[in-house]
Amino acid sequence: MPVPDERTAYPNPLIPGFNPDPSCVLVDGTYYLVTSTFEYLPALPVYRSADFVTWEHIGNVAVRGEQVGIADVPSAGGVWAPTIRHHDGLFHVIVSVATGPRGCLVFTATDPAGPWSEGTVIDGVHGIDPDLAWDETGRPYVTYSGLHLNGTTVVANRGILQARVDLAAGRVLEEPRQLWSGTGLVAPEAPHLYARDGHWYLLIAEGGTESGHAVSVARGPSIEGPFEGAPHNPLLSASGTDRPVQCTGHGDLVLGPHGEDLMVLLGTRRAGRFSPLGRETYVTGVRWSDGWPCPAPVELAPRPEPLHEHFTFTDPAALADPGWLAVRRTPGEAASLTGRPGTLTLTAAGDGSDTLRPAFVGRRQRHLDSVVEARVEPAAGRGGLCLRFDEEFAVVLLAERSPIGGGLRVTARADVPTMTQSWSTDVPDDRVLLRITTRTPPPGRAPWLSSGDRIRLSVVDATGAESHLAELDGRLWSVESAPFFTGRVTGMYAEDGTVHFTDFRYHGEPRT
Ligand code: 6LW
Repeated sequence: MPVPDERTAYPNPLIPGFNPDPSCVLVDGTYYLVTSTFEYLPALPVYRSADFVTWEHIGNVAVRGEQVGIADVPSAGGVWAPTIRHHDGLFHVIVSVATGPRGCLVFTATDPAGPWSEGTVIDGVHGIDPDLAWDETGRPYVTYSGLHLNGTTVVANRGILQARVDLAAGRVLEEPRQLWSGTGLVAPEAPHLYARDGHWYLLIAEGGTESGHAVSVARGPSIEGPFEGAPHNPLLSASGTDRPVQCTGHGDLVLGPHGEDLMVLLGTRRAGRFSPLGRETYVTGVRWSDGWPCPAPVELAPRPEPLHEHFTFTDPAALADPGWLAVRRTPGEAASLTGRPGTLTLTAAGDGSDTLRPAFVGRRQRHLDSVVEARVEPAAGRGGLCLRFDEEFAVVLLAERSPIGGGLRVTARADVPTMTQSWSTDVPDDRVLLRITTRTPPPGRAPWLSSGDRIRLSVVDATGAESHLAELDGRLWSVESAPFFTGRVTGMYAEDGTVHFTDFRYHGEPRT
């Protein structure tokens, strides 16, 4: 089957930073795309584009914890793979809250920037990666992976399942039936249904979301099948290759702005031999041959322009920027902007709840070469910057009153399960600029000398002198070592007491 050599004219990653499991819909010439967010809030970012090149983060589906109910989910549990669709003038996002009490949910909105509904639970859908499609008569179907989880325990994996649903009543209308479930690779999931040229196509992921990830397709005469697999399955996989974008899978098809067919999907990119940003959203071109989709291999084409973000917190609505993330609660619940003008304040609870709900607000690391910095005044507390994968895999840079008299003690600390290491220095100031810099590893290293990116932890004193406390190999804070589902989120953090922050900056450089 011919594999097209088409190169998409779009930046890749399309949506950088941890944005896995993308789903995209075209409505009246505008694209809307949603991705997974796990234990973070707000959940389910909505990105918008008119040309598939420039994407704007216009809001989030779940801006209140109650919508998704993830207050107690384990890290990397929570809000998994959504699907966004539009029907009868209404946007729908269907998603599974894995390991959480709400299960399968459908949110609706007339404006994808929000507000979205509170979410309707769909009883009877025991699985993940739900897709929503309407047949020719307008009847809605949910098609999903029958990976039935009870908390973090896998109860069953029944392959790709489907049932007609009553969206208003929130329930399936029949016993779910099993559909074609791939070529036999592990973890058939991420189903999406499309009607085209008299066929119904069932696109799925299989092989598992890591290095064996693949996209496969089947087609049949009706939305219920029966489905027959394509002769050239899997259509797309980076497994066993040294392609710059790995783990490619979890695709969703959409008509491109030039009338071409496109597939958005997840992928990872490496700094050295490790992938620090997590699974990002990519795009590839799709040609059709003999009535079958043929996606091109995914090309890496990072945006050439740098990105600068500077938050002064003078605007009381600063945390309303949709790119802020907090853990199992919203940024507005985790941080305060009402204490001192131009200052964000974080207060650690200190009652043991900080593990699940840390005093932390951060932003996705979206570039392999990045700088995050903030001016920190620890007052009577201890805090600073945190590069987070989860509560066990984190790198922190903290300031606190020095125990040896005036000034501050600044400590860099590298945490992974069962191991921690720290470095400290004292500065004669009562506030400091803390800086975390990430850089791709130096060129010229032999490919078998695997390494991660470099994470440099620095403090800049009142004279502007920068002291490097530590430089780490970032492999342990990459998806090959840390929890695979998310990615680095770096931001402001209070570990003890109250800490004040001003001038948060994120700078990202395209990898040259
Ligand atoms: C997603 C599923 C998966 O629901 O991971 O490993 C889950 N495969 O497609 C979270 O991304």
